[in-house]
Amino acid sequence: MSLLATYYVESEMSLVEAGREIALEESVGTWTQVHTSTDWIEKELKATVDSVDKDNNIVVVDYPDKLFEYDNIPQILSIVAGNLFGLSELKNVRLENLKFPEKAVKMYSGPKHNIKDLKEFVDAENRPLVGTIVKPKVGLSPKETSKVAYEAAIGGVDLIKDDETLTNQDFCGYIDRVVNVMEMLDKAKEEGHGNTFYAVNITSSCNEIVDRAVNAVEHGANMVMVDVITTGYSALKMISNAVDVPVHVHRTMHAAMTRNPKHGISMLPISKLVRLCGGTQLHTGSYHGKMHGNTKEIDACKQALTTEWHGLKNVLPVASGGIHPGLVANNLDGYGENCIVQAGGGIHGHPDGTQAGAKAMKQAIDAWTKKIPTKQYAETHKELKTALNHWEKSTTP
Ligand code: CAP
Ligand code: MG
Repeated sequence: MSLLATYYVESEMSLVEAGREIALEESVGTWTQVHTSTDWIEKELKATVDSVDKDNNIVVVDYPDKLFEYDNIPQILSIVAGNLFGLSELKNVRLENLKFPEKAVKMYSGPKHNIKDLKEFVDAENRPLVGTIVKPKVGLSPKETSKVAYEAAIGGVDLIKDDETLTNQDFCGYIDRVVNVMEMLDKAKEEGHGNTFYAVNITSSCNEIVDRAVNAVEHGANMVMVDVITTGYSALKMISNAVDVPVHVHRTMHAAMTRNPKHGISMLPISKLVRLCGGTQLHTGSYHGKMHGNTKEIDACKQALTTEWHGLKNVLPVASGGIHPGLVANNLDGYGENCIVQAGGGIHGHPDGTQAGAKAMKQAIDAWTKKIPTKQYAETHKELKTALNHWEKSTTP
């Protein structure tokens, strides 16, 4: 049993040599021979090249178990995604995948809720969920935020969430926000619109983040949200342990690592770490949108989040970023029904306002669920028709 890390590598050296450089740097070696090593170290801790795929510039490195504290993600990352990115002999190197041994996975509790639980709460057993990010991303007061949330809820969204940069600024404290938004979501429920999730952003420094999660829940939050790349996997794990509500995981800053197809870190290992640490839903990119990602990588993340993994609960992928009703079908063709499709601008930018925007998004979801082309469905659904006309130029056929 060991941990296998897959890298894309470009180098003047052969792939095997490059793989050896990575394996040595990240296990027991340095730039020169040292006289302080022992037989035990060489035998038990030295990483090796497991395999290479010359056609695709792929090297798999086998890291022995004893190198790791498997319940310590910072330590794991310092090895599999550590100094290697700076090695001058490697022109480009990208961590593509991590294959954890079962005993490592078993050290994590994973999410407290699975996809089925989330869908049941909002009465959406047989369809994808639809969510919105309140826009503008910052500036509205708690009262104003709650009004937007109410309009979106009665328009039919299942999830309302804060934007990644809205935390606890003076103009919109998170406690006030939770209280106001939940009051309006309760009102929507009393009026017959069912349950709606509200993911309040509790992103903050490590001495504060668990308190914020607990406080938010004590004030009625039925979901919390965290920016995982800026706060870290340990923060996510602490939040997931501390509260029983689902945790929405945003990935702002991920593109600094994931965007370059030749260097950095793919979204796939990030998805696995989020699942280990208890994220309930995770942004994994959109097949069509303002920041749409690599289709193969999204497919791989979807697979890693939703399929069996040593008994851990599954995670709901989130399609987001520049999505509007005209792009819903394309994203759902990629994701299938187990996902959340989110729109910020694509709802609050609807010519007839937030409620109409939410209705249009929901209608686009319904059209896909009923296997009816979006344009055809729009003939009998006016909010959808207005949205398609409004964003005609960026609608895919
Ligand atoms: C979407 C969003 C999200 C992105 C993040 C934004 O708003 O709120 O942060 O989806 O990207 O600010 O862009 P719009 P990803 O719907 O108005 O674009 O989901 O790829 O991590
Ligand atoms: Mg955002």
